[in-house]
Amino acid sequence: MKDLTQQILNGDIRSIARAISIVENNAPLKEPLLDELYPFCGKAMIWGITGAPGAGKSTLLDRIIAAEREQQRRVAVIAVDPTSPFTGGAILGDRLRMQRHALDSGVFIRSMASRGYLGGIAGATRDVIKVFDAAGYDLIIIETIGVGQSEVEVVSLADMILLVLVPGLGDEIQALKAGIMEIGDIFIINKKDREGAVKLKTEVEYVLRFKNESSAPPNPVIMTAATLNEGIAEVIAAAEQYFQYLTDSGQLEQRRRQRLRQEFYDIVLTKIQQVVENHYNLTQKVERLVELVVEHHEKPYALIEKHLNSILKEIEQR
Ligand SMILES: Nc1nc2c(ncn2[C@@H]2O[C@H](COP(=O)(O)OP(=O)(O)OP(=O)(O)O)[C@@H](O)[C@H]2O)c(=O)[nH]1
Ligand SMILES: [Mg+2]
Repeated sequence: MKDLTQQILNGDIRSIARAISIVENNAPLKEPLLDELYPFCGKAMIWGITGAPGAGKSTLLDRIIAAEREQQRRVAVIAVDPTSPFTGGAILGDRLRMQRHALDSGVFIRSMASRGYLGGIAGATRDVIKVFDAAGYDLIIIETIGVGQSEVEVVSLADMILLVLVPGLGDEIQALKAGIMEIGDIFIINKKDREGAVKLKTEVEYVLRFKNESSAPPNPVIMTAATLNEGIAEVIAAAEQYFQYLTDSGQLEQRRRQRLRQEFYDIVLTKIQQVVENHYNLTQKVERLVELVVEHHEKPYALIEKHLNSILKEIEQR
C-alpha cells in the first residue's frame, strides 16, 4: 500500500484511478489508504458548481478548465450524475461535454452515480476529493444538479459554491425554494445571449441584498455565455477574489472545520448503523414490528419505543 500511496502523491493517473475504485467499492484498503493520504490533504481549492439541469454547468466547466490549464494549474472534476429511478444508469453527458480535456494529463474528469454507496454519495465524493487533493490537483470541482437534498449535501463539500442560473426557467424561484441561494457564493447568469438575462441578474442582486451581512463583500453576480466563451475570465477572477476573502476572514477555516465535524458524524453513524444491522438482525426485527402494527393494530411510536429500549439493552450487555 505504501507504493500505492507514493504513486498517488506523485500524481500517477492509474494509481489515482485505482484509489477511486477502492473508495467507490468500499474495499478493505479504503480506510488505511485514506488515512495515509490525509496528511497530504488540504492544499487544493475545492469549488462546487450547481444549477438546474441544462443550465450550462459542464460547458462552463469545459471553459474554466481550459483557462486554468493555460495557467498550468491541474484540475480534477467530479461530476455527480443523477441516477435515473427507472434505469438505474448514470448519464454520462458531462464527460462528453468536457471530452476535449480527456487526453490532457493535467485534467482528471470522473463521473459518479448519485446512489449506491455505503454512507451515501456525499461520503464517496468526500473520499474521492481526498484522493485528488493528495495527488496534488490545484483545483477540484464538483458538479451537481441543484435539485435534491443529497445534491446540496454533495456540493456543500466544496470550499466555495458557484450557482448557475439561466433566464427563462423561473430559476430564481426554484433556487429560492431549494434554499440554494443561501449556499451560493458566486452567482453565474449563464446564457446571457438569451432574452431576460439582465432582468434575472437584477432580480438575483435584489434577493442577495437580503442575504449579505454588511461586513462581507457582496456575492459576485456574473453574466456568461459559456458556448461563446464569454465571461469566463470574469468568473475565475471573481472566484479567486472571493476565495481570498474566505481565507482572510477565517471563513474557509470555519467551513472546513464544519465539514470535518459533519464527516465524523457521518462516519460514526454509518459505523453504528452497520454494527446494529449486522449483529442485531435489524431487518428481521423491523419486519416483526411492521407485522404487529399492520396485523395487530399496535401503536407505532409506543411499539418502537418499547423495542428500541430492548435493542439498546442488548447492545449495552454485549
Ligand atoms: N444559448 C446558450 N446555450 C448554452 C450556453 N451554455 C450552454 N448552453 C447549452 O445548454 C445545453 C446544456 O449545457 P450543459 O453544459 O450540458 O449543461 P449542464 O448544466 O451541465 O447540464 P446537466 O449536467 O445535464 O444538468 C447545451 O446544449 C449547451 O450547448 C450559453 O451560454 N448560451
Ligand atoms: Mg452537466
